[in-house]
Amino acid sequence: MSSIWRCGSFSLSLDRALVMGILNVTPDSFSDGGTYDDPVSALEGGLQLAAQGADIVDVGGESTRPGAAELNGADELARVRPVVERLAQDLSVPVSIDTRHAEVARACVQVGASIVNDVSGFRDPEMVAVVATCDAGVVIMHMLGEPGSMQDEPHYDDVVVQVREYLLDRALTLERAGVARQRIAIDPGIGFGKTLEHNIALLRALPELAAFGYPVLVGVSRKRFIGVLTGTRRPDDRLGGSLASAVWAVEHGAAIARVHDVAQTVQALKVIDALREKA
Ligand code: PMM
Repeated sequence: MSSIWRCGSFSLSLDRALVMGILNVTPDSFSDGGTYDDPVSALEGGLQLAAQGADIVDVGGESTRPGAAELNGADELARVRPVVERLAQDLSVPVSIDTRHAEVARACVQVGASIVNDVSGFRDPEMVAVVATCDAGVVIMHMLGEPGSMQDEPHYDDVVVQVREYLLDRALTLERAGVARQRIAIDPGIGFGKTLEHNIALLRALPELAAFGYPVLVGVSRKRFIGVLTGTRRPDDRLGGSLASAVWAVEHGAAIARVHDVAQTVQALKVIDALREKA
């Protein structure tokens, strides 16, 4: 039986891996900060991601790069709401809101967002309440601590076990609050309070995460671990490593790849899909 991810009025088939295109409406994200800093260029950017083949467009208004200060919800909302609203009207694919603030999530769902992507894993009971009272898809991501301090010597006794247990616990909490299982995706949070070794261990353990039955989303695009492995300082010089790790993730059970380079990732995954032996 083929599986689906229910996101508002969308039922996304997971027969092939989905590509979530990243639209950071921020002045300071690590890779594309400043590119889509005004609503007009943000809209154009979102339309372009969809035209390149994105199955989902993920809009974020708060940079969560290591060391970033927390943005208040009102400023974040002012950045993202007009963009989410217009994109939800103009696109035939779902729009996702990347936020950890309940007021932002609530307002964006009201203007058409079909997915709530929370890098803090719905720790805030208000965030749980928002998704319990709508039908949006949810992405539960694991992050150790807060963006401001998460890369200060992160420590785990066993990173795979701890991330796995955290995600399962959060997913069950959402289900108990009334979020249907078919709406939930989980994400190990590559780079969020993790060393190079932690990231590699989690990418190797994707089959164990996928075994829970929730679709697994992985965000590796242009991230620092690729820079460390390959000696590339500038994030936009990391296309090769981004494609290699997205393909790795999908081949090891990820259902959704969150990426900056949509056209190139779509092409890579089409080839992988054609080569894979169908069950
Ligand atoms: N990474 C970033 C932001 N949001 N959301 C999910 N679910 N998973 C991620 O890995 C993730 C995220 C940071 O990267 P960016 O600045 O390129 O968006």
